[in-house]
Parts: sequence; structure tokens; C-alpha cells
Amino acid sequence: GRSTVLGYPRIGANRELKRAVEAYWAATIDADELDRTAAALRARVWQTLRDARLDAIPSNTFSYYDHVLDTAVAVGAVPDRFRRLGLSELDTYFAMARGVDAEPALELTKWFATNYHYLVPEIGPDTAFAANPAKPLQEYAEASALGIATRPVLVGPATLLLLAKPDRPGFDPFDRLDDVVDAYADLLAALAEAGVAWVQLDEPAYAADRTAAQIDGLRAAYARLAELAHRPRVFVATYFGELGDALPALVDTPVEAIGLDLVAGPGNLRRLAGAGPLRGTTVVAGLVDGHNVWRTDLRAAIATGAIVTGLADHVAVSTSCSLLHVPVDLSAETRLDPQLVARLSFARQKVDEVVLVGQALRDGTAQLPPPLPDPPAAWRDEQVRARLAAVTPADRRRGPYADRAAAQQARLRLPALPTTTIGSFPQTAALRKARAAVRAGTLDGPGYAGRMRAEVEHVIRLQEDLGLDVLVHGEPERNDMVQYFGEQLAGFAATEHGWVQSYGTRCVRPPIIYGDVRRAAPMTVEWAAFAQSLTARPVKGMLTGPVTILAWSFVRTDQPLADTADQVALALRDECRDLEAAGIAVIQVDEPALRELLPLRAAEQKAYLDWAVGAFRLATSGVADGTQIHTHLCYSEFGDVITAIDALDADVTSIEASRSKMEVLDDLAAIGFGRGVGPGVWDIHSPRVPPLDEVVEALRRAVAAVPARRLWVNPDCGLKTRAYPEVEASLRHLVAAAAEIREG
Ligand code: THG
Ligand code: ZN
Repeated sequence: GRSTVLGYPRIGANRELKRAVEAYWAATIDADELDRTAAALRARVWQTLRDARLDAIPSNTFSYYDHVLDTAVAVGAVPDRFRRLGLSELDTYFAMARGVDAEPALELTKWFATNYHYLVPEIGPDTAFAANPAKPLQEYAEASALGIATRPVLVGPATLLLLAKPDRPGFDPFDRLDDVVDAYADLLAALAEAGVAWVQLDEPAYAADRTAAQIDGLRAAYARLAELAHRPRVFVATYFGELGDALPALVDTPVEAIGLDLVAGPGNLRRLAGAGPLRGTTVVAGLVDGHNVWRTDLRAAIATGAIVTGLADHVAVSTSCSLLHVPVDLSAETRLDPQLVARLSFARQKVDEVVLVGQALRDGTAQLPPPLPDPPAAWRDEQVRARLAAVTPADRRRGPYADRAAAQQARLRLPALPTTTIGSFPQTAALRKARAAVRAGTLDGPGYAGRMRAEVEHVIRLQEDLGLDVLVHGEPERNDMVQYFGEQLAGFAATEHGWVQSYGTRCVRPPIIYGDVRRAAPMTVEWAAFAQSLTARPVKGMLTGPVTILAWSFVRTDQPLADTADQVALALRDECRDLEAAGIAVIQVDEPALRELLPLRAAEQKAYLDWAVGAFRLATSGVADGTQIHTHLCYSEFGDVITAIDALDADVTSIEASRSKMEVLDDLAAIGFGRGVGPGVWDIHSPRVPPLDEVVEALRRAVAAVPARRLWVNPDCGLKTRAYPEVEASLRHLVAAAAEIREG
């Protein structure tokens, strides 16, 4: 089999792209210099893939911000509100990505069940689709100049429209399929003209449930593209799961290659066998996991590849999805346990795995490394396993809400419409500098702790001055809400350079969960207790929930996710109890990623939500009735998991709502949600200070949907990316608005 990958990280081994793009935004470099840096990064990727002896190399997988936005631009789907700004092409692109004073950005949302976020194309009846092949042509030419023939990659037409949102209510972007396919036809013609032999069109949307009309659309789109007289060969890549009726539909079209994810969708093998005669179509077998960091079981991959070879005349080997989702290079890690390193594979290593599997399937000459030995015994924790085995349903249940609410009110004596924040306060340059100084060895542990305590004191005094009711310590000591816990829990490993793009120039370094999880010592109690010692008002303890910790880590695959989630939950349960014992009366356990891991197929969603809710409840049910449990949800549309949010049984749920105009309150009311709710009344994703009357208005709407005794007043997310001037001004409005409504 030939070998390829569906995509490769574009950020650079040392996040060079982040630095260059942010420098361009800060106007410290110009567009030419940005382009030179980007071109050098692209060249390095192509050379790396060529030197690894990959047979087929992708291009146009580079992006200044997001590949979905790139494809929208390539078909001319630039909303008029951005065209009108009269900016250069590059600045129009960044305006769509980040917004400008006069125009908010395109919406940002999760790319399927990953921690990558794409920009949502806005499509309407009047969107003037037109091919704009400049970027894929440029990249193809750059690679050609290096002697590397590449395969340009674009998001496919059906997925592009299925991910888009209408630019007006009541319109379905998918109605524009024929028109957008015209633009793709022109793109393909332009690429063929430049000598492009193959293009890759990604259609991951078909790994989710789709209607018959959407599948007919897919068939029609590719039947039409395949008819073009002058075009490259077409490779339709699918990933993130199993195809249903979309597979026979694609097999039905004359496209030259179809990609199947055999890692997230092992059932694709059976579906392929039943999909009908392949008539020469190449099957691109996604055998190397592009979404997790574990070394491939090469023998198993070769065996699966051999089965595919029996079903199709032509088979190529690939990654299951783009390698965008894994860190660049394992060889940059110097501090990981060698036993763990032996089990890991980052993007660069996965390319070698693909090549090896391809060689083995082609001629059996591949020299395979020895199979992995069993994991070290030390990674197992029999005590944790025994404790989990002994968990009963009662461990996931608290007393009746009415009793809890009464006990909490007796203890906390909060006014109606209590005011609070979500947890973090601005991460100032001084805080980041202090962390860098610790890493550089110029600031010692006690010195660092002293700085952080001073910051906590400042944040507490500020909140008292503002008149907030439930205070937070501000989380100055936390780099990231998952990384911070990963660094303290046994069974987790942190990387030094394992950056993965989250959105635009923002990256995360997900921890790796490789063994049984145990809390060695309290993780947050000192900070919360210190903050509480400074004030008579209640201070909220802040934890990250088990589902979010899993969603934002690379998780072991040798046991069900549910078991790993429960192990994390037991560690958090102990932390909750220790916070309670230290006098903390309010504990928030954040689950912003609850929606993120929701399976794409409806049939699998209930089982997921059951274990996700169960893990949260295991983490939070160990405290007394008088301890108030909060949770916080953001980054997603929560409408379709609203009953699961109810089942979390948190005493108070704060939820991102200011951009969705409080729609979530209607969703909650519809299911009879009867506990505390804090719909965000200030959109913290922009530096704009909401005027007082705007906050009052938002609260009036909320009071109409939720009785005042259950309504909380808070921003819609943490404040770590904001600056103090706007934080102070906005929180003043928030507290004043609550007072105004209380007075009626
Ligand atoms: N942590 C993790 N995953 C996340 C979020 C998070 N996924 C969803 C959402 N939040 C993504 N949002 C962000 C927001 C900011 C940053 C990254 C993801 C960010 N990163 C710094 C950067 O790229 O400069 C690096 C952070 C660091 O130095 O540790 O600002 O909150 N895990
Ligand atoms: Zn949030």
C-alpha cells in the first residue's frame, strides 16, 4: 500500500507560527515577513514528510488561523460585512477570525469531538460563491519548487455547508449545495491546470447522523465533480467515526479514493465489505490514530490493512484523521519516563508508523520494532481499583435538593440574586513572568508562593470593594485548568513541548493519562483556605470536573473512558471533602467540556451521558448538605444535553448565555430545571464593558424565566484573558444591576 497522512501540525515545533502571527497583529512585523516565516514552516513540513518516505504528501493543510475559514475563503464565502471593511485580503481574513471594532468575528465552535475550534462560515441565499484558488495554488507551487508534488486539501462542499450557519433565521445553508459545488468545480479546474494530480476533500460530517437528503446531496456533489473534463483525481476523506449510508453513496460515485477512519470507526471495515463493488476505487485506510498519542500496534494495524486489501483492489495507508490534533515531535521531550516514551507517538513518529504499515502491506519487507511489553506494574494502583470497584449508586447521590438548599441558606445567608464570578481573574504579565522565572530557576518556590498570595489578597480586596457576594481566589497559580491538576495527580504526565492548536494562535499542552489516577496530596486547599482566611464572605473553591479533565487530556485506551473518569472523580471527591473540612462552603466543579465528548451518533449518546454524569456526581456527592456545589458550562450549545445538565444535580449551574441571548434559560425552563442558575450576563470574550442598563435588561429577562430566589448573577466565563480596567468596570455594573433588580 502507498502511504499518506490526512494533515500535519502547522504551528511549528516551537510554535513559530503563533509568534509570527501575533507579531503581525501587534504590527511588529509586516505581511511579507509573516509570509516568509509561514513559507519556511510549510517547506519544513513537506521536507519532513518526504524525508520520512511518505508516498503522498498533503498541502494546503497550513493555515494562518483555521482551515475551515480557508476553505470558506477559497469558495468566496466572505460575508459582505467583512468585504465592506475595505481591508487587504489578509486583514479581511483576520477580521473574520478575530473581529474588528465595527464587526464581531465569525462564531468559533468545536471541530467535532476534538479540542480544536473552527470558525463557522456564514452562508445565506445571497452568498456569492466564486472560486479563489490562490492559497492552494501557492502552496502547491511552493512544494513543487522543492521537488515535492503535493495533494491540496480542502474541506469538502457538503461538510462545509453542514458546518455553516445561516446568515438569517430560517435558511438552510445546505440548500446552496449546487452553487457551492460550482465553485469547487472551478477550484478543481484551476488546480488541474497547475498540474495537480490529486486533491483531498474532507467530509467528516458524514461520521455523524445524517438525513437521507444530506446523503443524496453528498452523492450528487461528488457525482458532479467527478464528471468534470479536466480535474485532479479526487480523494474524499472521512474521519472521526463510522459512516452509515454515506459509504455506499460515495462508493456509488466515480471518485478515485475514499478514506475511512478505522480507529474511531472500526465498524467501517464491515460496512466496506457490504458497500458494493469498488470498481477500482482506492481505499485509504486510516490505521494510525491521529487523535491520540499512543504508539500504534503495528501488527494489529497490518492485520487490519490486510483485510482491507482483500476488499479493494487499491489500498493506501494513512492516519485516521489529520495529525493536527497531536503534538509535533516526541523527540523534543527530555523529561518523560522512558517507559512512557516507549509507548508514545506524536505527529512525526506517526508518519513513520504509516510508512512502516504501508511497506509491510506492499511487500512485507518492513522491519517492525518488537511489540510493546506489558505496562509497568507501577502504573497500576490496586488500592484505587479496589476503591472504584466498591463504589455504589449511593456514592453518586446527595440528599434531596430542598434539604440542601435550606442547609446552605442557613449557612451562607446570601441575598436574592447573589453575585459571583466564574473563578479566574486576569492572568497579568507579572504572573506569567513569575512562572517563567520559576522555570528559569531565578525564583524559588517560597518566592513564587509569596507572589501568588499577594495576588490572591489583591483579588479578594477587589471583590470586597466591588461588593460581590461569593468570592474566588482568582487562580493566579494555575496555568491551565486541566494542566494544573494533571501536574498533581499520579497517572498523569506533562510534556514540555507537546503543544496542540486549540484555535487560531492559541495552543494547549494536554497532559497524558497513562496509569491509574491517584491524588497524592490536596491540590487546591491551601489557596482556597488562604483566601478564606482574608475575608468574612464565602470563598468558592475551584476544581475542574472529571469529564473536562479527560476531554482536554490524551487518555489511555486500555480501559473504558468511564473507568478513567471515575478514577479522576474519586480524586476530586477527596479534594471536595478536604475543601469542606478547611471551611470552604461553596465548591465549583467546572464541566465546560461536557458537550465536547458527546458521541457524533445519537445511538451512542445516552451511554456517554450516563457515565459522564455519573463521574461528576461521584466527584461531588461526598460533601454535606450544607456545602453548596456549583458547576460551570461554556463553549458549547447545551440545548441537546440539557437533561444531562439537570442530572448533574449541582446546586447552582452557571452557563455561558450572553451571546446566545439567554436561550438556554428557555431550554432549562422547558425541562423544569429547579435548582440555582447563573446565566452569564456579561460576554467576557470581548473587552467591551457592558453598560449598566444592558446588564439590567439581561437580568430582567432572566428573572422572567427563573424565580429570583434561584437566580445568580455572574459573567459568562472566567476572566483570565481580560484586563483589570474592563473587569473592574464590568463587575461594578454587574453588582449594581443585581442591586437594582433586588430593589424591584
Ligand atoms: N484549557 C484547555 N483546553 C481548552 C481550554 C482551556 N479548550 C477549550 C478552550 N479552553 C480553549 N481556549 C483556550 C484559551 C486560551 C488558550 C488556549 C485555549 C491560551 N493558550 C496559551 C497560548 O496559546 O498562548 C498558552 C497557555 C499556557 O501558557 O499554558 O491562551 O482553558 N486545556
Ligand atoms: Zn467558561
